[in-house]
Amino acid sequence: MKVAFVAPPVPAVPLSQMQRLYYFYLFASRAFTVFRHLTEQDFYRFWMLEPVHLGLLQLISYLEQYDIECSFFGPISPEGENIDREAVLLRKILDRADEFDAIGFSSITASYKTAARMAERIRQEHPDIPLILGGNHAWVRYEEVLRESVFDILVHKEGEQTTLELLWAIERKTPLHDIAGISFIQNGRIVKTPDRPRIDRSQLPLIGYEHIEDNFTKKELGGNDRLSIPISRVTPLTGCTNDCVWCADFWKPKVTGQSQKHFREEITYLMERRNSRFFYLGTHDFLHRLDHAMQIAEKIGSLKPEMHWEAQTRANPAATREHFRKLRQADCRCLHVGVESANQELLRIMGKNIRIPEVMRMLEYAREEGIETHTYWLIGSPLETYKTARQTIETMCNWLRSGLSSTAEINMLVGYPGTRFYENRQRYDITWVDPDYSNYDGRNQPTFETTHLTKRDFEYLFHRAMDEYCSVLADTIGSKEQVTEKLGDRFPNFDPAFMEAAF
Ligand code: B12
Ligand code: SF4
Repeated sequence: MKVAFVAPPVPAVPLSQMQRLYYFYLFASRAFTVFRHLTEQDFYRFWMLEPVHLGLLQLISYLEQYDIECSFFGPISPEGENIDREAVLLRKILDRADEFDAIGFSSITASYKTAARMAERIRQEHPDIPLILGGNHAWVRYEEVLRESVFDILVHKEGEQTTLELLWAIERKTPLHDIAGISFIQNGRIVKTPDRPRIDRSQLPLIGYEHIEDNFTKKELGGNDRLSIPISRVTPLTGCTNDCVWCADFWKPKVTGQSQKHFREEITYLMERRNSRFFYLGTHDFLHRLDHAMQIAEKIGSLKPEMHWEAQTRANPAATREHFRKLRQADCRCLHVGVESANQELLRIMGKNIRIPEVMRMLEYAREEGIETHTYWLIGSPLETYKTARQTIETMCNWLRSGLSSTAEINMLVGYPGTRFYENRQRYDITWVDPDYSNYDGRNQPTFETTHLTKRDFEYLFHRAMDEYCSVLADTIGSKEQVTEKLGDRFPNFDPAFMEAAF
């Protein structure tokens, strides 16, 4: 059996001048701190990050254990060139479609429309090929997706075991009802089978990175045989025991992880075969269990001196200076911490479960031990008002000025379908939501309004936040001209398609 797996591109986002400046400073502040060891060549290679789709590549390596032949189709913008990624990708799939027994698409909310459009074209030209959709959007909106798109079967939540059983059923032409974790239409009625319990991710094979180049020409690879991944996202731990009302992640509520052996193999592979020079531990809560975090740090630290790393974590009041010292010794360069709002009451309403003084103390310890801190902030927290948004902007700027937060990011909250925030509009005072899912990409435009803040208010506040952010950075790291000169040839292409992957 042979299957194509497609990662449709997220639509390109038109940026305002203010957003461009904001990304310029965000990038530069990171280039001068955590990325300071990266060379001109590493920066040039950022465009190569775009097709790396961890979920699909993981799914592929799992299925191949059972002799299912897989081919990966991903988007690429060769050397940062602005091309119609959707059209190029679609052409490639159509050219090879006859070879496949099924075609599977992965989509998040922002790429759903693209996936549906591409699938429709495939259905027109190859009506007999089963079309499958997986990824976040498919399962939270399964009824809508099954009714309005040409997808035949949706895979809910974790895909490994479900997809294997589904492909076997397609091959053997057996009924689908007994397969947990899917939905489909039968005799005009939507059938949804029971969810599947979470699998033990420590037992999964290594991610199928070797499939990235399956459908790229040498020209698309910039003349190389394989793509480099200068900054790699790895997940020795995943999941979060917390439950913020707007969080769209489903790798919860338990923190689970890769086996440490696999983790080591993966980072070694990425360093040796993909020129990885920096690792971003995409953990939801790295410091959830301090002993475990220290073990991971030790493992990754033993790979010195060639590599450096950072991790995402929730604030943990139990972390001591000693823990941060150990992290620093293991060459951890930075910790990413979601603060979201400077207003304690809003943090309570969103269920963030952190206390600002505790976050500040943790950041102080980390800074004192020589670890950079990267904080995340939101405009549009549930029940945000003009006043609370101003409070958040001011606090972010103060923390940046004082160095408590070495670098920071501010985003407009997107209420994703399926989250408690999006689904309980009255409770969160939401008066309008954007019907166009393509805008749900996290930084384009406001996707909801409330009685307190209209779309224009959100736009104003967000641009104001970026403006103030840029002023602080102009004072702390220099004017645009000075920074450009300091960056020299280490100047990346700011196309959002791969900018996101780099941060
Ligand atoms: C790593 C990551 C990234 C990385 C790498 C992306 C990648 N595709 O590998 C980067 C930094 C590039 C990234 C970027 C963005 N991301 Co992101 N990202 C994540 C993160 C943290 C982990 C994804 C992951 O690897 N999960 C582990 C794998 C195993 O899971 P998976 O991808 O879902 O795949 C499994 C199943 O869903 C299923 N499956 C998936 N696809 C398919 C397809 C088929 C056919 C089948 C059968 C099964 C199947 O099987 C897989 C294996 O079990 C998630 C949050 C999360 N924890 O899931 C957010 C998340 C997916 N990202 C999100 C967003 C919004 C974005 C951006 C738009 C952000 C932005 N502001 O620009 C961009 C879009 C980039 C893009 N082109 O897709 C949102 C999506 C929300 C939504 N409902 O739409 C999430 C949920 C985060 C959040 N809570 O908001 N992201
Ligand atoms: S702390 Fe982060 S990962 Fe955990 S529920 Fe909140 S937003 Fe999601």
